[in-house]
Amino acid sequence: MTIDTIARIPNNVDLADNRALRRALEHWQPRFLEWWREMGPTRFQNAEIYLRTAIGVDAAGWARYGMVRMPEYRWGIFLADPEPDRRIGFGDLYGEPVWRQVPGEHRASLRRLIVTQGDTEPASVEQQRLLGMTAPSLYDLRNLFQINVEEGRHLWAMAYLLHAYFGRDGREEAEALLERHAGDPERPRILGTFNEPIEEWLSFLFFTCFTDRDGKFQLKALAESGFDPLSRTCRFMLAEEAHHMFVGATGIARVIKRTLEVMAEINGDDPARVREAGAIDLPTIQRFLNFWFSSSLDLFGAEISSNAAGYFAAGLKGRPDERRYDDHVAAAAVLTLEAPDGRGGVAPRQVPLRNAINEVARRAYMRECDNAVRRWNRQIAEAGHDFRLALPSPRFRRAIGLWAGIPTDPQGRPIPEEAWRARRDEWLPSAADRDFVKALMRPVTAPGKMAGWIAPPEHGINGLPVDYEYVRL
Ligand code: BYC
Ligand code: FE
Ligand code: FE
Repeated sequence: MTIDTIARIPNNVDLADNRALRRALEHWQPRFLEWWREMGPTRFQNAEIYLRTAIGVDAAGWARYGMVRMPEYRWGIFLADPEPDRRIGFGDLYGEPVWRQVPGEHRASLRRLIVTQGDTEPASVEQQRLLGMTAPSLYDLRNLFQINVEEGRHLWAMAYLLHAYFGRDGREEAEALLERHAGDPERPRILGTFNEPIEEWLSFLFFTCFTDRDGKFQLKALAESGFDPLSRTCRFMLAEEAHHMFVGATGIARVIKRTLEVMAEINGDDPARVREAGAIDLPTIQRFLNFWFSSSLDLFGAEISSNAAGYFAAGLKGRPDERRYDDHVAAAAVLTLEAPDGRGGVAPRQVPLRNAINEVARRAYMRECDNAVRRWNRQIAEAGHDFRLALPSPRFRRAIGLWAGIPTDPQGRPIPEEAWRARRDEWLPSAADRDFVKALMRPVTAPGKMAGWIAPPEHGINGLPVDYEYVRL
């Protein structure tokens, strides 16, 4: 498909030939820019930033790098090229041709999935809007803004589908995506994690490691969809997503590296002394990890979900990496879940696999998160310390699903409410932890210099040195 990068809205969906759609999107565009100015990054709107911009879908050259002011970023609409003769890969319609239009009977479900996905993208920009003021380096400041503009593009991706395939109610939903706001008591974002404040960079790094990774798994599940435009949209979004998780996983590794350096300097691991020396002690890092991982697990939905079963049966939303499974119909398969036994314990429960699709996705996600934790632990082991970070149990601090509201310790053992209250601050960031981390956040704006709580990255961006002036203030 030809790429139109000159148009007001760069695209590879032939907007030039679809006058009604082009006009609808050109009407939405100023609303988006107004939202960006009001709810997007505070300050820095006139700074020149070394950003990559999507300009096509060729694996070899889909992005261009250069100095850009954020409001002038070219948010465009890009779908991965269609696969010839693509077939539905799972569910009751396994093997049938994919749809180029929305089937009438699935209109409400598809709209709901696209709206839920679309809602998270601007939400994350809103959550991160103040972080630019306290960036630990120009390299990190640039990465923050790179992620923000791309989440803005992901919003465009979903707004395009709503406008192009859902008529009037699609246009209304696209407007509403700009009207709900993260943490707004009246009109909050749809999913819990996207209403949590992100006021310091430790949370930002865990968010991009764990929450953007949920994004990856959800996009992979939607990339399997029988609704081909949704599949192609999500496939291209995944190209951008990899960098977001890279920022999180390597960012936490840099925080840990700095903490280990300080532990070597003070020749000890006393958290109070690590803090005095200006780094973040490992137990505090564990508490922030517990918070963001447990919150992100909720984003997969309930363990037992008739919604998910319906999406799977109908070919709307599959499992991430559906190809890796043998049985794509999954009509008779079962999965064993761990459910509360009602007497303060854990009991196995067998569920038809289709009803447990959310859990299948969550387990694949947890394995990937575990790999990230293993890499961080290797650093700690190599520095000669016994401390190990760990993912909390998927039963810990859940707000959605079988374990919602049931107090457990991080190992997932159910405990009485009083015990939970008494030990909460051992397991999750306390008000004092948050104050400490916030107090560390001071902007560092000289090229190549880093704040004292984080080590420099191993490499710069796109082959440039770490001390390149990634943002011209
Ligand atoms: N918070 O039957 P269930 C990303 C609701 S992140 C609040 O299990 P289902 C990104 C649910 O809506 C990826 N409510 O639901 C990352 C339902 O409500 P109703 C985002 C929740 O449908 C970083 C009820 O509970 N993409 O891209 O099976 C930066 C029953 O639940 C939550 C998607 O989410 C929650 N966490 O599964 C930027 C993909 N979880 O109808 C971007 C699209 C559930 O009873 N969405 N509920 O009022 C979906 O696939 C599904 O809607 C969900 C939920 C997986 C979210
Ligand atoms: Fe995104
Ligand atoms: Fe992302």
